[in-house]
Amino acid sequence: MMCLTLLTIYLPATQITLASSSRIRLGRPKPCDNDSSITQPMPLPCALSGLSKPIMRVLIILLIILLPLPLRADSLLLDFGPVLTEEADSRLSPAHMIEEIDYSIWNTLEGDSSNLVFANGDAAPSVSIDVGLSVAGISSIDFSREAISGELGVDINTGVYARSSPIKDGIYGELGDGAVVGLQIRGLPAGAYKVFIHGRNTNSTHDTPMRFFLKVAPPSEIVSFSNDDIYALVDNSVPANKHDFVEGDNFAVLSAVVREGQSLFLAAEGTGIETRGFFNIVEIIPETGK
Ligand SMILES: [Ca+2]
Ligand SMILES: [Ca+2]
Repeated sequence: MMCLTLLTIYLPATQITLASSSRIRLGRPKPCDNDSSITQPMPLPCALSGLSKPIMRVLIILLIILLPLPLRADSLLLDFGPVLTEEADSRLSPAHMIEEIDYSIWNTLEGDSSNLVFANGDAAPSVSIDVGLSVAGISSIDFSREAISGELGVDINTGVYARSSPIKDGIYGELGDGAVVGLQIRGLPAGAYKVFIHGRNTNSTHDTPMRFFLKVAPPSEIVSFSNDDIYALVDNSVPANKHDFVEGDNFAVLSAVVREGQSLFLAAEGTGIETRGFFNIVEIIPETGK
């Protein structure tokens, strides 16, 4: 995030000082004094009153650039697997590196939960998550079945996957049955969302391409997906990209509009040598955060 502590702009005959860590500090208004012998910085409103229109335009553009991004306190960060993400590793995710959301409190999840918090730590009492599993394929995900939760990280455990990184551990289907992992997030506030997904078997040295599906529908105990639904493919190629996040290589982003009472459904399906679905993290970011 752009984080300047002090910006001083020198203009002819005028010095304007802006403190810009998060907002401009104007201070208490003082009477304007046009005495050019005064060397102290003028109060900002007085300084602006003497500027030409082109300079004002430049200043306005500069101020827009300096304004911070939405805080997105009401994001929902879902960290699957048993490992509690330490604060030092809590920004090792695509939404933090690309969207620069300001908060990074994760929900550590090994299965169903109705005890969730938003990214700023505030309780999210209306929201719950239901994990499900298919018998095989994407045609029917049963939310009464539960996925396996594991630490993983045997083969991919450095860079953005190091230490307690949220993208190293995860949940997944049973070995050999090609199970798809499904998620149902109930009770999200109505609105438009970006959904960032990282799903990979970090115990594997192979390419493990994965297809991630998204659907918005009324709550249900069973959901089906098809290739007519919204989905994104992620290569999860080798050697693994361990140093940054590249959409389509090691993460996916999908969009959703959720209406009151609807559930957000997601699914992960292995499409290569790894036929099981994996979820390491899901980040649900409101399009207009607060
Ligand atoms: Ca469940
Ligand atoms: Ca995780």
